[in-house]
Amino acid sequence: MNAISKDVDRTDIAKGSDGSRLAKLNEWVAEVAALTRPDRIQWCDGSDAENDALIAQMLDDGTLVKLNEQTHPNSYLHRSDPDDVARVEHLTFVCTSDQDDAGPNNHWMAPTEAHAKMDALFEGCMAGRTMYVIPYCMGPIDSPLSRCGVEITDSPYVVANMRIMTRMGAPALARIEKEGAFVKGLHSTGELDPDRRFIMHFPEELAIKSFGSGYGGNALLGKKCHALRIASHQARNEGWLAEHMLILGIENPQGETHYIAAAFPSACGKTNLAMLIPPEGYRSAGWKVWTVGDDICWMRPGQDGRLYAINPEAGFFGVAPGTSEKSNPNALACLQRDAIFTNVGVTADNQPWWEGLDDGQQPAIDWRGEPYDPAKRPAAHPNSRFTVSAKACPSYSPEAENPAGVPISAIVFGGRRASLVPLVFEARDWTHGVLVGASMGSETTAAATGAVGVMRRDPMAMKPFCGYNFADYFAHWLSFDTPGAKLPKIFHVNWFRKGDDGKFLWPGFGDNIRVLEWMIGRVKGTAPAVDTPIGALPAIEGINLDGVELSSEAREKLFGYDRGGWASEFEAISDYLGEYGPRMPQRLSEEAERTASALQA
Ligand code: SAT
Ligand code: MN
Repeated sequence: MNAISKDVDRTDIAKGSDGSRLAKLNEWVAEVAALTRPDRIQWCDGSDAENDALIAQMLDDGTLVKLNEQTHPNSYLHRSDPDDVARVEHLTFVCTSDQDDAGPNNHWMAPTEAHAKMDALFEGCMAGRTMYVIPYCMGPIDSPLSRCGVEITDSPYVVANMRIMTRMGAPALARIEKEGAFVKGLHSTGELDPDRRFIMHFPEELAIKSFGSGYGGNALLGKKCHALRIASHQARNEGWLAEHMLILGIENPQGETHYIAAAFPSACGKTNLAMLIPPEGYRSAGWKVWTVGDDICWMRPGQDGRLYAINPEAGFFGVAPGTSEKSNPNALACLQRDAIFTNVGVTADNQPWWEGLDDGQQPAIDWRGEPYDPAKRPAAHPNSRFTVSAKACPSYSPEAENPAGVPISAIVFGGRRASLVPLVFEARDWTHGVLVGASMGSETTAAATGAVGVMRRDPMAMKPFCGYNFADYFAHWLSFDTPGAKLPKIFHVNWFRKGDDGKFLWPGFGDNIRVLEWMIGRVKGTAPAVDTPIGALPAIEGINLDGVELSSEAREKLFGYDRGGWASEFEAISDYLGEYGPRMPQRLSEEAERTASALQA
């Protein structure tokens, strides 16, 4: 067969205002079409008409199932291939010319080998299919902090999701035409064969090639692939940070709002924290939490020395199970209409349903489309998701669209730790804070394939997402500590500490505002703390626990620290940091030694 199938109109190109600034994009699209040989090429403009037609087509071919129009207008369910339900970290590669630049934290393949491998998979893979070209912008369309990309995909489900998750279509294309630069993302679902599935990143070329999966993080290339792996690499070269963090604003009764960025691994409650509704006592006193983002944060120093952050995304791709009127009423409010659900169950009258929804209804059909049988499997896959526009969120911050970003007062790191780690502590300074982030550990979740509940080091919650060597990444973090910098305070939290009975000791959810209030008190210099070798713990009178019932075991484990346990923890942390060899910044190793010897003293 010829380089291009007969139906493809070679003049099907993006028509910019003068034509020339889009030449690079048009050339790449033609090259991809020649390789993948689609029947049709469709340039996505992001219009309602385009989306309506795609939805109609997906309802027609069974990619989507329409949900109950009365209860959930304009909402759809997608059931993925049962072998394609999560990120695949073992099949995700960072392809830098020098292997050391990818680091021990990434799987690596030489770029030429990776291109050859991927191009062989992409060869002719879109025959009989439509190739969609999606120009998108990560971040507010008029923000200097935003960056553009173009995803080419053969999946209409990806187009519909990218439309919610990014600023997609005509305005993004106009920005690309103005700037000339964009990240190239090529995606095909292929045959959804796990043995022919790879997610490859080429940070030096600002390019991504993803084959064989239709699942969120593997297929919506603007998200983890671009906004974290490629962007972290770009950010290092350009002096900013691309992080796996939610961003929230906390407004106190005086009407001041402080912004907090918080890193937690996937499926550890970022969405819930970002949308927190304070308990009644706080609400009536005038506290309010504003949502800027729930997953990704790009930040850079502003003229005043503070860090300013934007949420590069335009929507939420949240974990459904556990989302309820009690745990996250704001998320439930978002999900009343215009949402895409992936791998949830449905009730007899076709409403979406998942474990922990607690709405008194019962599931009839499970996520695989079979009659619900609790002996067989849960109704919703543990990593089932919703995709919804951020604008639908009742707590969506008006500042989220501010092109200048929001100034960050505090950075929070947190993992899922059943033992040892107290509820909250504060780092002594920036260097110690970077160490606290670098030594984060967390128990694995269903967001990635593999065992769940295994403790692993997940520095800054970026283990699956840092596009370069962690040692260089820590050095980059340290480099922000310059004269004149007004850096945020850094904290560590653990909402997941368990008691001897195996139950969580901290109520979490809305009550987490008590911890945020203490942090803001620390930023303002008003909240008391007790210094320890691991950092500053809240003085018990410094944290508002009115209305929270805590056993003496809970008080001790949440607000105390176990010197012997932490001494062993630091041995493990030193071993971990040692794996990065001489590239590890000395400042960080010294900081770890300082803490370790203070624990021995
Ligand atoms: O699947 S995603 O990577 O998009 C979500 C997550 O795992 O954080
Ligand atoms: Mn995430």
